[in-house]
Amino acid sequence: MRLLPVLLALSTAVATRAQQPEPKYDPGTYQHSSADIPMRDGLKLHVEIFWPANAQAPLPFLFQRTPYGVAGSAERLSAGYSDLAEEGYIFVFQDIRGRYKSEGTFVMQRPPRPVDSPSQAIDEGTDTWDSIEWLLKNAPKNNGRVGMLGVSYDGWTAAMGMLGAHPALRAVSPQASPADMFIGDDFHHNGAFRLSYGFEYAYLTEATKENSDFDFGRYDTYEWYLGLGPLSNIQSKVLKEKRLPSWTDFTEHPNYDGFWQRQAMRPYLTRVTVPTLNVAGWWDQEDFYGPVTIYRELEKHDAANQNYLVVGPWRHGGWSNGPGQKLGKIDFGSPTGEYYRQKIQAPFFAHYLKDRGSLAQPEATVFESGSNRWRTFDSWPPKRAATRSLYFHAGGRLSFAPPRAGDSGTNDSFVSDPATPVPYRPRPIEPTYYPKGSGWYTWLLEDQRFVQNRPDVLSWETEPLTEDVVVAGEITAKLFASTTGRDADWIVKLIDVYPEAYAPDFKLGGYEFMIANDVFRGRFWKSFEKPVPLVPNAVTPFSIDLHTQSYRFQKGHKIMVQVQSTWFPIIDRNPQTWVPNIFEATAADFKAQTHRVWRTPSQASRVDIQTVAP
Ligand code: PG9
Repeated sequence: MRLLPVLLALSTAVATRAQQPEPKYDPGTYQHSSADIPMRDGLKLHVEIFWPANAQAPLPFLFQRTPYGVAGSAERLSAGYSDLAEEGYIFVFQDIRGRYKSEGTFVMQRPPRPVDSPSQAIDEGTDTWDSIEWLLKNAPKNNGRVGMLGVSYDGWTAAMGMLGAHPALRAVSPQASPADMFIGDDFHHNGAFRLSYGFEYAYLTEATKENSDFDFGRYDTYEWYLGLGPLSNIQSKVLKEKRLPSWTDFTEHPNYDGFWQRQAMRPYLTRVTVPTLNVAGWWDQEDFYGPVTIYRELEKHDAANQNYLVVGPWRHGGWSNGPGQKLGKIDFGSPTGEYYRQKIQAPFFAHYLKDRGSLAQPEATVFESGSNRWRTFDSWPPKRAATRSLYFHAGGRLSFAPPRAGDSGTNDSFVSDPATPVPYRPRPIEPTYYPKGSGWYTWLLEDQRFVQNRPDVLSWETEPLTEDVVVAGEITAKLFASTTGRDADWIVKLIDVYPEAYAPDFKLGGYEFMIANDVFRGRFWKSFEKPVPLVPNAVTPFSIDLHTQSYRFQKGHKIMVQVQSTWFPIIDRNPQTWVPNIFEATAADFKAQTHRVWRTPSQASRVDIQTVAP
């Protein structure tokens, strides 16, 4: 069925009933059409369009642009989008340039075109603009307004639509959108390469025009990646003659150069004034840095107070479908995903696109895990948050008291051996998006006891807490560390240790629940643009952003910090010797080294947490 005849018939029917109050629409009776929309450079992008069969008033568009194929979009209307579908929108799903049924070439996170580009130059922003123009003119009985939303890549395309936005674009919800692929999102964290994700995702999206999974020929990818040896073997032994543009880019841009900086969102966001609902999940295994960073950047010029933040107890995209009450083994006590979709997302779009009522959306709505309740704040982090420091001590003790002269020892040490890296989640480690089920989606919630007794994982923990400790804001590790080598990765994890006798669920007794974490690649301690070798055995200060959280460590629980230097294969192995480009390291460059974490009064390793009163 083609779009125009159906919509014209609909518009006549609509005109006679326009004055009646709008019904609740039935997601099951939406009608559907397809179109190929011409862009300014002559190429066509494919869309699937859905509109309520019994529409009585002109409706706004909800527009989503994706690299993953629009084939299953109808199902969303009666699943994750059912609250929106009941409200009534013209839903439009588009294959982005070069993917599935759209013409052109796919470029992974195509950077925005320079502002002085010729008018025919294209980017995701112009593709959005041209599509909106066409929709406004060709879909009758639209109300002239457009909203955009989407998770992750689709969230990023929504954010790109906001740069130089079409005037009809009136509300956007970028959800788990990456903001900087070198600093904190899918492909690197603080310069450390996310090997399994980077390789498998490049293959997924670039091997063919439609998604294709790399065939490892085995179940446990830990073995596969370890057996691979140095990263250069991916091209020479695995891909051989085949080119994946993103893999080539990873290998040619090992530092934070213009390639990564052009993709990063921060500089472009200064142009944005569209009302924005930023959404993130506390246990997002792919893009948590992104949405929080986008919120913060927009906040700097949010004169109209239309930039909002929502963070819930979710994995990547966990809010977009299903109840959202349980994740991994943790029960958050209520269907948080349903709450978000009904009470936050649906009213946001209804307000800006349909003038439905005033909007009671607070500046920041965050789920405080531990007490398991939603809290609202007029800023994030809360202005009244105070910083407290958790210091490392001898004997694996952690406390709010700093180390003193005369305490026993000066450091804790371990041997970090790239030949036996610490797995980032319990093995077997299935391929990331393994269709028959993968631990990828919930790995951030794994019980960290699975590595606690390894000789290359250090742990410090407090006594059982005598009162609740409520984190609300930033968490930063301040490590004073040394290596016998010339480069090292530092991974820091902040953990809630449940009591052994845990009344709500005996099986969670002693659970080590990671509430914040990240990795830092040592060579970048002075600059992400210009890495330098570490000086062997010199104590170096590392400041590691463990991001933000809203979490209640409850009385009777303990707080733990773990430090390790490998997290495999999500993070590639650091050779721990100096090589200018790790993608070109040889097997002989990888060496075991002794790593030390210092805890003296002048080199007091610690984790800083922003807290509010219990
Ligand atoms: N995390 C995925 C992604 C987004 C943007 C670029 C590359 C990967 C995603 O879930 O879409």
